[in-house]
Amino acid sequence: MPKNRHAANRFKKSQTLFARAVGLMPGGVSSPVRSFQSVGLSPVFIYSGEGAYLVDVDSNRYIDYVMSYGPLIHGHAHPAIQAALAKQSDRGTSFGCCCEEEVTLATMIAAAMPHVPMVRFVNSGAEAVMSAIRLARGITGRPMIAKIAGGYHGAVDALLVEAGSGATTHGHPSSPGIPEAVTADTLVLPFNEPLEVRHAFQQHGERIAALVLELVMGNIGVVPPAAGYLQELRELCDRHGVLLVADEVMTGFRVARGGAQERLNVRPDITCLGKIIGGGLPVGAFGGRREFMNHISPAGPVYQAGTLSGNPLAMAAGIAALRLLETAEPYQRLESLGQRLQSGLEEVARKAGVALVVQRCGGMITPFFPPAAKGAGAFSVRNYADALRCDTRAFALFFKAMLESGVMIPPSQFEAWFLSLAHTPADIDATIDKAAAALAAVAAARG
Ligand code: HOZ
Repeated sequence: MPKNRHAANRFKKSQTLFARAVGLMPGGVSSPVRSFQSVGLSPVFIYSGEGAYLVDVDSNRYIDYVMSYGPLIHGHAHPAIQAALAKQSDRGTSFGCCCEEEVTLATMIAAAMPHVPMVRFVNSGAEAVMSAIRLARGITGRPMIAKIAGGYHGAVDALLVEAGSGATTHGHPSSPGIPEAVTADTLVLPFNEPLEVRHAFQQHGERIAALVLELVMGNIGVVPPAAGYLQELRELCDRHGVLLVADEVMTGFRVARGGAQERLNVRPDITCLGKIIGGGLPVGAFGGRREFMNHISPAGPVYQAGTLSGNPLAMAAGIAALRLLETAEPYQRLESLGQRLQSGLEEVARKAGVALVVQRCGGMITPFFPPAAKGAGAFSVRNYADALRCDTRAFALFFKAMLESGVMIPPSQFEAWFLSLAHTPADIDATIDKAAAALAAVAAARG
């Protein structure tokens, strides 16, 4: 069990649970991003969530910016989603047969995303991307997949190369256990460097089935694309017959109703979704135009299947979540909350004399701690290499101070924080006040 430097009693029940958990589950967690190992702490165990808040098993209350890593755009336990779940569960939770809710949710996705007229539902974002690359290989007959360094697309063998999120946080961006043959056809390219893509496509273009990327990177912290970058990728993909696979698991229905593809005006060939479209239940989907999707079994030969795919509970929660996102108002609100948080954090960092670079796209935000020698003005995170240079020790101090003052942020420099529509301007202001104190603690520790 990692050394615990929390104040003694406040986290007693969490610590007791964690002591049991480490003997029962690797690292005591069901997903590595939940571990507090990289910030030198043991995790808190959550009892309940309501709106913008979490309550742990020791009754500590937090303003939450993890938000289940993205699905909870409406906050915890939104009444409309809870009601939809209750109604559906009365009628059964899984049929292994078709249900009307699949058709309804697919219709809602198609209405919001013009490049996704047809989808296959799966159970996670990882499964969506894994299936999308199989589809791309099936359509093109080509073996190679290009991905972006620091991009994370779930724990998918072929893409666990220089992967962000927990893989980077815990120091294994290219995972053991994956035979070389499985990643031999994976090409890794830096984000925001179109020339590198141009050269790679000139060299290998005829063998590349797809370029897979998060249109706004979110798994090394938030890194938006430079102006014109995505359009240049689109052009290069067209020129070389490479399919553009957009991982919009995080950004879909978050940075705009139609996702990053709407916000940044780019047309992917295949789009991967998850998180918000399941309203907080396990879900994923991949989709694109009919001529592509009709390669999927049983319409076509590319096999893809799943017992719980399109299950009525996840569909019902997703429908309820998307119904609340049909106007521009929620996105305007998220934008304004995001702006308030960004400018507040920038201001308190300036006052504390701590360099902090806050990057944001809509309701996704990451404050990066630049390498010690750099001031905030001289640094920005444009790609994986930049993110890796950040001061993770300063982040760990900040995290601990935020947690102890009642703000839950992801326990890693390499993650996005998620805002929800349940957050109020008062929550944001309280967060900024607590960040001011946390940054003062960082400044004091640095001397
Ligand atoms: N994309 C999520 C965090 N970067 C995944 C959450 C998880 O792996 O548990």
